[in-house]
Amino acid sequence: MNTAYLALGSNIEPRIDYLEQAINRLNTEDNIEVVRKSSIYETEPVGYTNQEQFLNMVVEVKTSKQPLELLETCQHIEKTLGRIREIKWGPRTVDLDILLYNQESIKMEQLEVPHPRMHERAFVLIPLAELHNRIVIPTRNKSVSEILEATSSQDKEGVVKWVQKLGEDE
Ligand code: PH2
Ligand code: MG
Ligand code: MG
Repeated sequence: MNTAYLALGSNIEPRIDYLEQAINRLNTEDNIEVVRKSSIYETEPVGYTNQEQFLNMVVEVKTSKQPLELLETCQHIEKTLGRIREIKWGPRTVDLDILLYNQESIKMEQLEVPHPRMHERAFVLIPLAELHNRIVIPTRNKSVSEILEATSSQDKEGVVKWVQKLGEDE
C-alpha cells in the first residue's frame, strides 16, 4: 500500500461543498482510502491575485494505485465536479494535486512529484504540516516544518483557519 498527500483547493462557491464532494469521490474509488484530513484554510490567491479567496486543505490517502492512475483519478474528479456548474472564465471549482507519493521523486511529462511548487506555497505547507510536519520533501531534502520556518510571515498570514459560519449555507 502506498501513502500519498493530496492538496485540494476551491475558489468558486459553494467552495466547501466542492472540497467535500472531492473527498467523497476519492473515498468511493475502490483503491483509495482517505485516512486523514487537515483543517480547512481560507487563503489569499497566489499567482493570479485578481480572483476570489480559496479554501485549501490537504488529505492523506492510502492507495494501491500507481502515481499515474492516481493522477487520472484526480483529473477525472476535477472534471466531473467542474461540470456541475459551468462558469465561463471562472477559476476552477476544485483543484486536486498530488503533493507527495511515498518518498518518490517522479518526473514525467504528465506528472511531477513532489509537486514542483509545493515548497513555496504556504497554502499547501500549513495544512500538510498539520498532518505530518516531519515528512521530508525528497527533492528539497528538507522537512515540511523546516521549509515552513523559512517561509515569510507575510505568506503565512495569507492562510487562515476557516470556520463555517452558523446558518450560512455557503
Ligand atoms: N491554486 C493555484 C494558484 N493559486 N492560490 C491559493 N491561495 N490556493 C490555491 O489552491 C491556488 C492558488 C493553482 O492551482
Ligand atoms: Mg494547483
Ligand atoms: Mg492542479
